[in-house]
Amino acid sequence: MAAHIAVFLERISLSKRALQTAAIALRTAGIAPSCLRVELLTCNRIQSTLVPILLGRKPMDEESPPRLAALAGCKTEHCQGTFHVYLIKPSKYDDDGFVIRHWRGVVPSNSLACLHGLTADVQERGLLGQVEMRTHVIDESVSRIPLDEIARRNRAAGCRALACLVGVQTNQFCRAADITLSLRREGVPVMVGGFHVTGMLALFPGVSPEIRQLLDAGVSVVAGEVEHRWHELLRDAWEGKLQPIYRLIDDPPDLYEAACPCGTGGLRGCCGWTRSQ
Ligand code: B12
Repeated sequence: MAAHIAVFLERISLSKRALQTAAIALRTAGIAPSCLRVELLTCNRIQSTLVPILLGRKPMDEESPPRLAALAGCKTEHCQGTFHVYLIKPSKYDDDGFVIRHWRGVVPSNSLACLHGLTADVQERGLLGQVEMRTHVIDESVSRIPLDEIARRNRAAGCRALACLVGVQTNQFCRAADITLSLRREGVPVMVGGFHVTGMLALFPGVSPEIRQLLDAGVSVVAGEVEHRWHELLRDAWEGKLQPIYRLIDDPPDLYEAACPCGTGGLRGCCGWTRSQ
């Protein structure tokens, strides 16, 4: 049920008005706030607009403190010590400068599945200690990237967000750079990896201008494969100690030891990706 509501909400725009309409529809269908998932309840606009209507009350002022989560039976009222890891596969621009986005995915990204599996492994083995990790997997070719949500979660007390631009190829680099720079303007820690960064740092001496631009904005770039080092990079990010460049090209992992890629089937058709856990 919660997953279906999440899909439903994801498909509507999160404007206040759209949420009010959605809330009325859900209430008519007899849906209780406890059917909402935790990450929905920690979204301010859902707390202030949708939950009160489900409870038969007036929507609250948008700036109201996030206390409706508890009211709705959710124990995680504030995310204390929570590390939100966003794994984002960027799309690319078309010739007119629009982001290419499809209604349904056709081929799920290997890189995204791989980083998802590695992150789940770090989480399951508790390699970051008591930190509560939440992983959000987004393929921009079928989903919108929730930039505001990422920034908000990074600012929330006891929380930190990390945006990882995954499997970035040269044709996707411009888009990845734009996403990255807009997140950096909000102070979100960002890592970029994939073939472009790896290839440029492996083949050429020094740092090329487009990668230099990211480094100057405080982005961390990762060259090479990370199966054996992912927990260290995540720990650096959680502790606010990310290095500008991770050169792992000469230190390849033993893949026999690596966690398996992890997929869900996604929410948009059989192959699309959009997942939070
Ligand atoms: C399989 C493959 C495909 C498959 C992808 C299937 C899938 N389901 O994902 C298909 C056939 C669809 C495909 C399509 C294309 N591909 Co292709 N593809 C490959 C290939 C052979 C392997 C990629 C792969 O799956 N690797 C496995 C994953 C797990 O590894 P990875 O991405 O390197 O990620 C690891 C590290 O890089 C790192 N990492 C990656 N991202 C991040 C992010 C962070 C933050 C961190 C910390 C680490 C990290 O961690 C991962 C684990 O160690 C590579 C060549 C190669 N050997 O790399 C070409 C390659 C990536 N493809 C390439 C190209 C050009 C394309 C196309 C543009 C071709 C076209 N003209 O349509 C399209 C683009 C599709 C798209 N929208 O993404 C080029 C990219 C060149 C470039 N300069 O960027 C490559 C390098 C081939 C080449 N030598 O020309 N491709």
